[in-house]
Parts: sequence; structure tokens; C-alpha cells
Amino acid sequence: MTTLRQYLDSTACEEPLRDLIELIAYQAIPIREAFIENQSYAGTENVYGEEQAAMDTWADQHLIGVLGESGMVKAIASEEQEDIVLFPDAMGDYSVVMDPLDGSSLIQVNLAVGTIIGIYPGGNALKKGEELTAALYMLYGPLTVLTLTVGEGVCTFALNKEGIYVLMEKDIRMPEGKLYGTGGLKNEWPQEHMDFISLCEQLGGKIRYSGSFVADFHQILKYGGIYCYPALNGKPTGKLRLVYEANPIGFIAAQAGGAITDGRRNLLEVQPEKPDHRTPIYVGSRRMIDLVQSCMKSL
Ligand code: P6P
Repeated sequence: MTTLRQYLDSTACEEPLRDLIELIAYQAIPIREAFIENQSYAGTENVYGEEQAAMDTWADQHLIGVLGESGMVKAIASEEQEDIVLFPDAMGDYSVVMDPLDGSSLIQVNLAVGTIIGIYPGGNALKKGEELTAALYMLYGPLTVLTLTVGEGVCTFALNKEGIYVLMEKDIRMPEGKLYGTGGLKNEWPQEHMDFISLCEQLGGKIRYSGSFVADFHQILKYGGIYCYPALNGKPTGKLRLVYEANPIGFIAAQAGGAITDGRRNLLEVQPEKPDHRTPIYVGSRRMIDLVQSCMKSL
């Protein structure tokens, strides 16, 4: 049995980064415990005007508190915060980007949700996804599973009954599969996206879409296929965010042999313009990404 710490000690990760990853990963325990008391909507809105679930704010405040007290990070860019939270006196020299609780509205219907984290060296949180030094997500499903890359491939760990992360899978390679999931209302899909989804169906694709990016991506990581949140008619940048969602998940996908694009470019090469930079997202198996890019280029 390999624990998370034993795995981290086997990598080229420097000590402070190992400590930071462990600190964040184990916040899955208090976050999950808070679900039962925080299922309602908080009656507040985030910067996008989206109603915040109580767990959005709880997880956001919890993680900012823990990371701020740790002195390990200089900056935190959170989906639930309008501005980047700065800790200029921090000893540590990392920046964290995060979606504290992605898919939070699903907690009240008991579906899997997750926490998405990206870690950059230095005090600048607005960097390209390809500059990440680590990316991870905690998926709160039947198991609490940590998916992690420190740039040396992708591993998964499950919390055991003693509350310790133990290694489940190492060097994960995303298979070429045919699962597909897509967000947005069909009557808002641009023709190019409509054409791509028709192609997925013609190829015998099976639809898998739960409303939780982390859970839907985790299936793609395991079985292969593609997750889409496209540009929509009237909303050319779609819904999801480059900094907090696309980059950490895309970095993990790339480390497992997959890829992420907005339909035309490798999203990991895109410089974020602002913390709440939105982007269309297609993430999944290499061949599916090549397919969607060929559909978009044919315009
Ligand atoms: P829709 C959750 O709000 C989220 O950001 C992703 O986790 C999820 O894939 C998507 O939005 C769901 O959006 O429009 O299908 O409800």
C-alpha cells in the first residue's frame, strides 16, 4: 500500500510542494463533512451572477483560511472570489487556482461533485495552463478520490477508513473511447458543435453528462471520450472558466495522453486575460480532440 506522502516523496517534487499538495488534498475530509449542513443556496451570487450554493462559499472560505494560515501560498485565484487573494508575507512561493466546489448544486440530489486545484510556482496566479507545476481534483463520490499530477503522469488515490489517501492507479493513460458529454441548450448550439455531436452519435458514442465537470471528466479519464462545454449562440465564450476549471483539468488530461481545446487551440497555451476568463471547452481523448478540431477548422 502506497500512501499519498510516499508517492510524493518518490517524485522530483520539492518538499514545500509536497507539503502543499498534502495540505490541500486532505481538506477533502472537512469539505465532505460540511455537505450535510450546507445543501441550500446561500442567497448570494458569485461574480458571474450565478446563485451560490452554501457549499460554494463554505469550501471557498475554508480553503482560503487553511491556505492563508499555512503561509505556503502567495496568491489564490478562486472561482468564488472577484479578485485574486494575496498573501504577500507568505513564506511559500506558490500560487493556487481553484474551483472550491464544482457542481455544488448537485449535492442536494446526492450526485458526485469535486474540488479543482491548480498550483503554479511563484506569486502569479494568472499563467498559462502549461506552466502548472501540479494539478489535482478531489472527487466526492461513493469514494473520496484524489486525482493528481505533478508533471510525472497521473495517479489516483482513495481515502481509506483511517482517513489516509492510498494509491489506486499510477501512470494512468486516457484510452481512446466514445463517451461524450455536452453542456448548453441544444437550441443554443452553433452549427459546428451540432455537427460534432452528430458525428459522436454516428460513431456509436454513448452520452455521459451529469452536470458535474469533475465527475464527467473522471469518467473520460478512465474510459475515454470527450467532455464538451461549447461556445453558445450569443455566448461565444461558453460557461466554464479557463483559470479555475479548464487549465487544471486540461493539464491532467494532457499528462494522461489526452488534450484540451476550445475547438481550435490547445487551451493550455492560452494566456488568461483575467481571473474569470471564460472559454469553450473540449477535453478528452487525443483522437476525439483531433476530430472536434477538424470539425471546427472545416468552417
Ligand atoms: P449546465 C457546474 O456548474 C459546471 O460548472 C460544471 O461542473 C458542469 O459540467 C456545468 O457547469 C453544468 O452546466 O449548464 O449543464 O448546468
